[in-house]
Amino acid sequence: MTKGKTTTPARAKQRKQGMEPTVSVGAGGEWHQSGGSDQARLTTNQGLSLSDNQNSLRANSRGPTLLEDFIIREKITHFDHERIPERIVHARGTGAHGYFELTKSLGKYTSAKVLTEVGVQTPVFTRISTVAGGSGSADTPRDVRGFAVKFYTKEGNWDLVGNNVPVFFIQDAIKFPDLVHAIKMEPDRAFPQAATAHDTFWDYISLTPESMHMVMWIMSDRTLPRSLRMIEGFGVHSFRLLNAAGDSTFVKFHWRPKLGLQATTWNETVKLAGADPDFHRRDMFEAISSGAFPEWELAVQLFSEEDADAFPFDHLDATKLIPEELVPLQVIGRMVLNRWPNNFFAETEQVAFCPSHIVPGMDFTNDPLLQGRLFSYLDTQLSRLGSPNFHQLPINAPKCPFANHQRDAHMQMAQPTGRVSYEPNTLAADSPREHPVDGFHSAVSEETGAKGRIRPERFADHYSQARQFYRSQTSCEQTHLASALVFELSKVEHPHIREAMVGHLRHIEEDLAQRVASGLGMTELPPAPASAVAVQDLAPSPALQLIGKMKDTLEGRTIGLLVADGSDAGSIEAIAKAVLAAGANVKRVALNIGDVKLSDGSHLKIDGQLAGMPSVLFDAVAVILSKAAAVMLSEESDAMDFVRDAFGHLKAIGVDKGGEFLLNKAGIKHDAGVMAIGALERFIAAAKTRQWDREASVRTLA
Ligand code: HDE
Repeated sequence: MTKGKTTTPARAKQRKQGMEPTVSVGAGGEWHQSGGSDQARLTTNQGLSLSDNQNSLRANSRGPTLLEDFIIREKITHFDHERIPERIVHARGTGAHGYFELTKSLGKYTSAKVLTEVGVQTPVFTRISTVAGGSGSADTPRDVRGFAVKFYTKEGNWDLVGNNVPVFFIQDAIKFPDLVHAIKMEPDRAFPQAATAHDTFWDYISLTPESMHMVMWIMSDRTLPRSLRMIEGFGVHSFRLLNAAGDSTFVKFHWRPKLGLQATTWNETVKLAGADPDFHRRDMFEAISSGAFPEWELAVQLFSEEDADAFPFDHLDATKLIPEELVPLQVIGRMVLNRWPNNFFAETEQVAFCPSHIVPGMDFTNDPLLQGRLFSYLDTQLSRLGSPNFHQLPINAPKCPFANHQRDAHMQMAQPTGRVSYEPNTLAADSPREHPVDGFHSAVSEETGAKGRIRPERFADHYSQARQFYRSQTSCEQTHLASALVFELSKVEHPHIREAMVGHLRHIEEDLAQRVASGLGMTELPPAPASAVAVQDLAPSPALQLIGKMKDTLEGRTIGLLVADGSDAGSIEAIAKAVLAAGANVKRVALNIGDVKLSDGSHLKIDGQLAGMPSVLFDAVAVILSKAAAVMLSEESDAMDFVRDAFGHLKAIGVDKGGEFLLNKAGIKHDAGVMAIGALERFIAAAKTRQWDREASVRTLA
């Protein structure tokens, strides 16, 4: 008999060395395997130890595989069923464990322990996602980021399922399936993947004026984050807090990143998708693995019914935000993500967030978008996770005791005892009962009025906050927004859709409409559609800027050093020291992986090869080269791209003489962001931001 490989010799060796595993019966009647070796045994799902995991059972050495081979059948059957349906939206996500720590009690407003017990750390699992793309799509399309946090509180799970944008496209949940169908790849051709730049999206949007405020946000740099650690999160809807007396206060939730906001440029984003489709996931993984734990503040906006009545908009309309200048943010705690999941599928994929998961002391509002969401999540999870018992999965199970009389169904993991599975009962005194005092209570509210498919009149203003957003941006952010619209609409094949969109922009800001129209080659402005109400000039809100929310820090950033044999050892050491002292990372890039031999004869380990580690992966770059190396690299297109892209993406560039030679060869002119590497302090300061003034010299601005 011929056998490709057999375990027999290994087994014989184990026996000889006294390493053969033994089995014992545990307290619960389960069998444990242990043995002379620490190595776990490979078994079937029934616990049968395998002697050969490389060869199937065959009739003879060249004969057919036998149906009798229950081992291959079990293995392949399981494999065949490994995939579950991906999320219909937010399929691509990155998750991590951590904790939330309350720093300020909201005891006056709520009885929820998670918001009243200062200093207590509540475990959390947070998943940040893109919306439109499939689970295998790149991390960096222009897209909203989902920001979902599961708090495993003492009183049950509270899920704050938000986005990194504080408003939404639509006012009523009944429109959501149409919106998502329009965003996703077009059904006949199955493209574009993870992109809004196509006809069906803009067709739907052009017919949905209520989406114009959200359009301003998604066309801004907020949807091109540099890192998931540098985005804000918003609960979007108003929720209610309820105190012990049953008094209700409205609340909006905000997450604010410790590292401040930062975005990439559009061209950089496009290149990032190719250079590293996992750019954000890898960044999060590396940050958590290295102990640089991502952190956010949790802040709230609190307001009463009377406050709400005085707002120039309806807070139940999810296309509106409450400017921070109107209702200031109060910071009440912080979230730290400090543990990467053990297993992506078991945790990040199987986690099930649901806006209806709240705890006593909280309640919902009548926001018609939220009301629809309260239905959708459990429903979709039943089909995605395949059984109503998905709450028993470790990632979804509350960490407080939970008990009820729900029973059976697919994949039941619990083994309840006794004859009682109903309530009330007299037969099981210790079975779970309702708790009228501190169990969950809904807010008391009186509903009156005529039933109907009605949109409130106060929801009718679709342009004022869009205008406020645009006018609140710095001029460079306004330019990015105009360019984004030009790019997106240039991908739309039907002229009438482009024209309809530019028509809407005229209500937001005539100048914006003009810029986009020129970018699209329109010779005259299309007419604006009718607006139900007059557009208001709301006071600009600087808090809506992204640039205004960048922090003066290099923490969490990465600086790339382009080096070669003969590079100056002293300069490299000085930059690395200064960058590390500023809290950032350094990565060394050279033509080849391995080591380079520096000017003083020492060897420097290289982190990445030029073609695989382009400058889009860095926040700023330094180019330290001997003249000979600079001459050699000026013949390399990857080296030219490295410096040209760094310049084009508005990054600080530090150079020595060799570096300067390379820049000259690449046709790069000096500006305030290009400096001799000796000016280290200036380099570090410039690396913290982007060289906005340079932009007009590298592209035609919209
Ligand atoms: Fe979601 N949304 N959504 N959504 N949503 C889902 O639930 C839905 C909306 C958000 O990391 C789905 O388990 C409806 C707003 C996040 O697992 C689904 C409406 C906001 C995530 C669903 C909205 C969100 C989802 C798909 C309009 C910000 C990912 C898979 C009424 C406040 C959570 C799933 C995760 C996921 C429905 C609108 C945030 C289909 C019907 C507004 C962060 O149930």
